[in-house]
Amino acid sequence: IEHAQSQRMPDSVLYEVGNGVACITLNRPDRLNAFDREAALTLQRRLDEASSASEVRAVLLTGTGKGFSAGQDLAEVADPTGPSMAQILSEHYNPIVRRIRSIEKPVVAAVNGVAAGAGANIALCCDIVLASENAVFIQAFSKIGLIPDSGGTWFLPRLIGWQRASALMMTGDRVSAKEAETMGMVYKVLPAVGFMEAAMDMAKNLAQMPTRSFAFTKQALNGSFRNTLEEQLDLEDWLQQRAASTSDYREGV
Ligand code: T3D
Repeated sequence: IEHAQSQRMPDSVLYEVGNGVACITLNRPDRLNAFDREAALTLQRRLDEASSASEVRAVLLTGTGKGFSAGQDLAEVADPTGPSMAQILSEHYNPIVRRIRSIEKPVVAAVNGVAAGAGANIALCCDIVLASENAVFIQAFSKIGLIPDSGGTWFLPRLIGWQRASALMMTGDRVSAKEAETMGMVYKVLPAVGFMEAAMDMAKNLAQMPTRSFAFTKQALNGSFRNTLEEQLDLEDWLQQRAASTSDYREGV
């Protein structure tokens, strides 16, 4: 058993719960937390755990070491025995994005360093994106002849506008944390020193707030870009009635 344990690979995704927050940490620092199949499937399982655990009221997603995530592990796609492109999207990234958008709890991305390719777009689909001043965002896909995936073509134009999104996707330019904040790609840039503590404080604070209303807010936001105004007013009406039936609302009033 001892031998087997010493041979064990380190966990590709760490999971820790405290103060109502599930902290999910991408943990392949020697590859800038790039996703291989195992890491992508583990992240899905961790998101499911956070979703179903009643003591979890907010999720914090971050990375170990100097990167947040460099997206797809390119060594894996170069390996002829590795997963196919169809599997990579339908079994790895799309289920991650769907989980983040549908989990009925706020998900905060704490982008501690470089976020490239699918790594950038997974961060950008979170409910609140905080960036360390060391963070850099790169739509790296064009450099390897791909199109942006992991919801990037949906989220990025909505976050920063069509023109900037289009240019960043085609050029693959690096966007500094400050530029990302100015463009509205991220909510706030925070100093690198104390970054994780500040991000955790925000997640803890959200965990003390009305979780049900956050779930309804997410549903409303998810609908807002496909609905007409009429449809969105109806959706708000329906969700607000549900929010008004919670004990959080009664207590708040
Ligand atoms: O088929 C498909 O690909 C489908 C999937 C698509 C989804 C995608 O995410 S496509 C985009 C994939 N990602 C990239 O193209 C980014 C590749 N990485 C980079 O361009 C650079 O590493 C960064 C700009 C992100 C960071 O540069 P830098 O100079 O800070 O770090 P580095 O020295 O390049 O990387 C550090 C190590 O991480 C290095 O390993 P080493 O030499 O120290 O042993 C490097 O090989 C490794 N690494 C970085 N990115 C990846 C990676 N290893 C595997 N996969 C990576 N994506």
